[in-house]
Amino acid sequence: MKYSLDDNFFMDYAIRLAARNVGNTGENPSVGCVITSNNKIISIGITGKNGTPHAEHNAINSIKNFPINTTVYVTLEPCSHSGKNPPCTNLLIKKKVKRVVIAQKDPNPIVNGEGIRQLKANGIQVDYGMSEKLAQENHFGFINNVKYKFPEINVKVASSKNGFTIPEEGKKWITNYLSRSYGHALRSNHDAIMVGINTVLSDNPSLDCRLNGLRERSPVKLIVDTDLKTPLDSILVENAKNDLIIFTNSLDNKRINSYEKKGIKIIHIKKNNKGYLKIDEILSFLNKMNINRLLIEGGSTISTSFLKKNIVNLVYWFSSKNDINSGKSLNKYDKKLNNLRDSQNFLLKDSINLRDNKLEIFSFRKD
Ligand code: AOF
Ligand code: ZN
Repeated sequence: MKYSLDDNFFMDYAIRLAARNVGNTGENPSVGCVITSNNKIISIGITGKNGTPHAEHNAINSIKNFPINTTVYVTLEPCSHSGKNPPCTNLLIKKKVKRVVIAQKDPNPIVNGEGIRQLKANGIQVDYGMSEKLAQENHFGFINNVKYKFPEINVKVASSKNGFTIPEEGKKWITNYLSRSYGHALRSNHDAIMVGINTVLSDNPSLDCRLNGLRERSPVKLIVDTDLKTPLDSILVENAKNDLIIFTNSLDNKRINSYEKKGIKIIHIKKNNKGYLKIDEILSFLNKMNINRLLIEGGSTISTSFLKKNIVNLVYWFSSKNDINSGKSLNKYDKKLNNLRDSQNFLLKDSINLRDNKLEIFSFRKD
């Protein structure tokens, strides 16, 4: 199938729409939908918060008089089953849509081509596979969960020019305001954020998104804390609103109880032979919780363990223009983390100037 320039324009728009709700659609992927009539956009839709309604419902239900001759551009194959939401195929068929253009087939075994089949069986022209790679970026966490039973994992690193991750004495931050704001935007488009106990003890972070208008998009917070040392007076514990989970190997019931009383979930995880919590167990827990996208914000031990398993999709590396000559350095800490530019596994996907800071986005080679 050859797609027209108009097709490209409308699908590109649907993909941009989908990007808006990534990290906020629960177990569902964030899907974008654009409806046109005579090559003019008449409605748009995105999968709603926590996955309801589906993008197609959002777009169709806001049209008062549904015209004939409509084309629907949708980033994921419309669903054909009744789950938490009614099947989108039924609605498209009922509205006598003329053509549906789909970027990516839904790998969910209960859909997986059945949506396309039903649309075609009802005389609707279906074209699929358009801009699939681009669309997949928004669906990636969902697809990973369906196919491999663990979420999309992205890592954020902030370092000095020469790879130090702890600010100079007397300073609170390594990177500038723009970098930190970008970091907050990353928090808003991930379902969950993870840090290790050392980061909790040294930084006392809050891990929420503090950009105006996006605060309610803050991710679920996760601490990897083998011996349950998270201080009860840490910001994370004091601010917890049923949105904090601690993974631990501790069986200290009295201590466990004092977190649970505050609505914090304590999940027991086995240790591996190095004495660290087993990542696979944590990941299958996150899969069951329907976390599609996980952001790891450090420290180096946690980030390195995930990188070593070759399961990290993107690394967002913020660096300042200055060298720091003390503290913990990534190049001393772990070769793999510091050598992403030369790594066989990662490609430099993007480099963005943030005033005197630089953000480099590395992507895991999928070929
Ligand atoms: C669509 N449009 O916007 C999304 C879809 O439990 P339910 O009913 O919400 O169904 C969940 C499944 O629907 C999900 O696993 C995926 O296969 C599909 N997501 N489908 O037609 C949408 N988000
Ligand atoms: Zn649907």
